Amino acid sequence: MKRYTPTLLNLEDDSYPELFKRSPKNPIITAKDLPYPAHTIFNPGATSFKDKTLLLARVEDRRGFSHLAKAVSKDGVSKWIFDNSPTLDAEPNIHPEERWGIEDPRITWMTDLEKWAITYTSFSRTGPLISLALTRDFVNFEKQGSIMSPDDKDAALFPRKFNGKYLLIHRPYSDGHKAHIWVSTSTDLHSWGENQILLNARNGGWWDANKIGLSAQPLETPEGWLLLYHGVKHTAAGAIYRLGLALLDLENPKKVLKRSNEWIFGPEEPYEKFGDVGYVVFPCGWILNEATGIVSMYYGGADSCIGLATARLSDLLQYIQKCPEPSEDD
Ligand code: BMA
Repeated sequence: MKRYTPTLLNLEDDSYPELFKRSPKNPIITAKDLPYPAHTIFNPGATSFKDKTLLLARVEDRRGFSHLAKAVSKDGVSKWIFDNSPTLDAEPNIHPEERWGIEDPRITWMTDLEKWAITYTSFSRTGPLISLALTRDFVNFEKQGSIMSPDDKDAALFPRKFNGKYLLIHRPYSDGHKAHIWVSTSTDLHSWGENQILLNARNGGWWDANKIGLSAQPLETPEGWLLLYHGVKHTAAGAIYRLGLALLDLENPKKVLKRSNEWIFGPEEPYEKFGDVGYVVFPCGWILNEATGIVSMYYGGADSCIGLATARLSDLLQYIQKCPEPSEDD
């Protein structure tokens, strides 16, 4: 067997390079920062809004139910301003599928609608499913209801249509099968079809064997759509959630050009290893600063707090371009 050589090496010391560097202020947000009682805050969607960083984070209360809370900051690191009550809450009376809360939002600016689309997980009687809400201001939300039946989660939209159709990335799951990342199309954001696997969970010992899912919303770059996804490795001690990258064709995002063999980010710090669910890093959003070329990734640490890690887009692209095309045999 050919000796394994890492995709990139640090020139100085032959170690793995760290594409994403953690903020020294991590964890940047904990439940104590909220202006009302909450158990945990984690797994934030992220976007730029009026020249500020806007996060929509999952907040769990002491019933075990989640809602979404907005956090806004000028520098994207500190002085977060929160709403005094849940920004987007479950409304089981109107939307019965939101019975046990709403979780893990991904935010996409829809160019044709001139609205942000928020795809989130609703916790229904039959398990998780995908719901959609639209907003112009992150104050008033137009809930569109469920768009995928259970089990399905980890969804995000592309910001524009391809061949007249919207594209949704999501992660359906049924017992006894692997959890792969799928893509579906729609002309109206409500009826979805042409479902197909986009990225498959690998087999055996891989870090992303058996269960993967989209993490942040797809990021448009001149070289293609950058995809950040999580892989779940089951070990004797439990699951480890780590992150990998893929690159999709710019004009036809159903085509995967590259996929990282290695994880590029994993739980290492105490706030990522210890918490309600240890050994989990779980971003739901990242933001590219066009002026600096820096990508800020906001992630949940151990289902308990929010961390920030940054990378240069040019480093991410250089890395993914060195990665192989995805293989059927993985
Ligand atoms: C996933 C989602 C995430 C969570 C992760 C680890 O299935 O439920 O919200 O962060 O598990 O518990």
